[in-house]
Amino acid sequence: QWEYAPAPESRDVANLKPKYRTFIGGEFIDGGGEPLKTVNPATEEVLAEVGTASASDVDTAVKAARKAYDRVWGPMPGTERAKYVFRLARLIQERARELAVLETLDNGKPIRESRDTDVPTAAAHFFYHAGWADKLDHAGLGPDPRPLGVAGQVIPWNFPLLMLAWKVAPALATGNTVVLKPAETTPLTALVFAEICQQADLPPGVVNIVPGAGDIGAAVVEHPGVDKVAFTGSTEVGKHIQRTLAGTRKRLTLELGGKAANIVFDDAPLDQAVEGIVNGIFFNQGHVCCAGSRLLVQESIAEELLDKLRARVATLRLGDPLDKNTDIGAVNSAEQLAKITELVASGERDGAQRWTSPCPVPEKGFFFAPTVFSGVEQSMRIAREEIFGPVLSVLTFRTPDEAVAKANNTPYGLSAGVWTEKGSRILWMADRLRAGVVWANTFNRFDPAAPFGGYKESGFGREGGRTGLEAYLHVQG
Ligand code: TXE
Repeated sequence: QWEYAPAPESRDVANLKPKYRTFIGGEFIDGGGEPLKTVNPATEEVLAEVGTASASDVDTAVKAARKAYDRVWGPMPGTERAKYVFRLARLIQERARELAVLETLDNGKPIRESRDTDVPTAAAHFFYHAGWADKLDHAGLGPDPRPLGVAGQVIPWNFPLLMLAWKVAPALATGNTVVLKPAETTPLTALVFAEICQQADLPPGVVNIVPGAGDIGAAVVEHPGVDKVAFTGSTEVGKHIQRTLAGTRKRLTLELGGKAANIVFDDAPLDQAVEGIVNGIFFNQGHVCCAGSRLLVQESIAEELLDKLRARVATLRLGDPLDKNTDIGAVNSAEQLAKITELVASGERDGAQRWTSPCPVPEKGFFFAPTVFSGVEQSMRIAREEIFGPVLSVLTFRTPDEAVAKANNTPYGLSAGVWTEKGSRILWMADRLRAGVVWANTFNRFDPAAPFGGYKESGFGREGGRTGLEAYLHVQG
C-alpha cells in the first residue's frame, strides 16, 4: 500500500515525506540520480524528496520495457490488454481524492480543477482507450496494425497526471510498453500512478517511470532501444528533440506551445463569451498550451466587452489551491513566475495598457494576479510569445478577414475560439484558422475521442481519438 498517501484535504506537509522513487520492472528502486525536492508552489515549502533516475537507470528501464513488450504485452490479445487498461482507469477513479489533493499540492492548481477536470479526465482517457484495445483489427487501420515497441514519453508540469494519461493510455491500448519521464517540478502523481500499476497487477516492465530533470528526458528520447518518442513541453526543447532524432528510425510526435486567439464577433452572446474568455486564459493559471491568450474582439463591441470582462475577472478568487472556493491557484514554480513577470513588464514597456485584478495576493507562494492588457499591437512580445500565465492580451479587428489574418499571425497553431451566433461564419472561420482545434462558442473543451495537436511550431501528430492511435501503430496496407 501507498503508506505516504496524504489524508484527503490535508494541508499537513508532514504527511508528505514519502520515498517517491524510480519505478522500473514493476518495482520501486533507489535510482542513481541526485534526489530532487519538489516544492508546494502555494507555500514554497518542500513537499517531498524524490529519488531520481540516472542515465543508466533509463537504460535498465528501456530493457525492462523491451522484455515486457517481447514476452508479454506485445503478444497479448487485445481483449486481455483491455482488462488491464480498464483496471487502471477504475483505480484512478478509486484513488481520485488522493490524486486530486496531491496534484494540487505539487502543481498549485485549484482543488476544484484537479478534482473536477484533471483526475476524471485522466480516468476517462484510460476508459476510452481500453475500449480500443480489442477493436484495432477492424478499425480501418489496416488488416493487422502492430504496436511500435517501446515508447519513450516526456511530459510537462501543467497537467501532470492528465498528460501521463494522454501518453500512457494509447500506448498501452495499442500494445506498446512505456518509459515515461514526469516533469521535475511535478513528479508525485506519476509515482502514485506507478503504484496503481502495481495494484492493477500490470505485468512488470509494461510501465516504467523515471523521475529526473531534462537530462533524463534526453536519455529517454535518445536511447537506441526506444522506438517511438512522444513529447509535450516547450517549443525549444521540442525542436531540439526533433534535431537529435533526425536520421534515426524513431517515430516522433511533439505537442508544443501555443498562442491561441479567442475571437469575439459583434453578434456573440457577450455574457457567455466573457465566461469562455475567463475560462480560456485563467483556467490552470493560464498554464495551458491551448490557452486563449489573445483575445481578438470586434472593434464595435470592444469597450463593452472589456468592461464586462474586467468586472468578471475582478470577482475571481486567487489563493490557497486547497480551498474549494479558489478560482486561481499558484504559478507552478519561481522560474515560471519570473518568466510571466518579465513578459508583463515588456508589455508595459511596449505601451500596452495593463489592468490587474484588485484581488488580494498571498504574500507567500508563487502567485500572480489575473492581468488584462488592452491596446496590444501584433508586434509586441505579449502578442507573440507564450506567456503561460494568467495574462490576457487584447487586440481588435474590424472584418472577419482581418480576424483570420491576426489569429494566424503567430508561429503557433494549436487552438482557436470563435464566438458568433452565425453558424455559417463559424464554418468560414474554421476553414481558414490554422489551428489544430477550433472551438465555437466554448473554449477548453476536451474529449478523449477528439484528436488534439498542433500546426506549425505547436508541433505535429495528434493525441486522442482514432487518429491518436496511429501514432503508436505500424499500419499495414
Ligand atoms: O519546459 P521544458 P519548461 C512552455 C511554456 C513554459 C516553457 C518552459 O511556455 O513557460 O515551455 O517550460 C523535459 N530532452 N511549455 O522549461 O523544459 C523536462 O524535464 C528531453 C508549454 O518546463 O520543455 C520536462 O519533463 N526532455 C508546454 C519537459 O521536458 C527534456 C508545457 C518539459 O520541460 C529536455 C510546458 C531535453 N533536452 C511548458 N529538456 C505545453 N505544450 O503544454 C527538458 N526536458
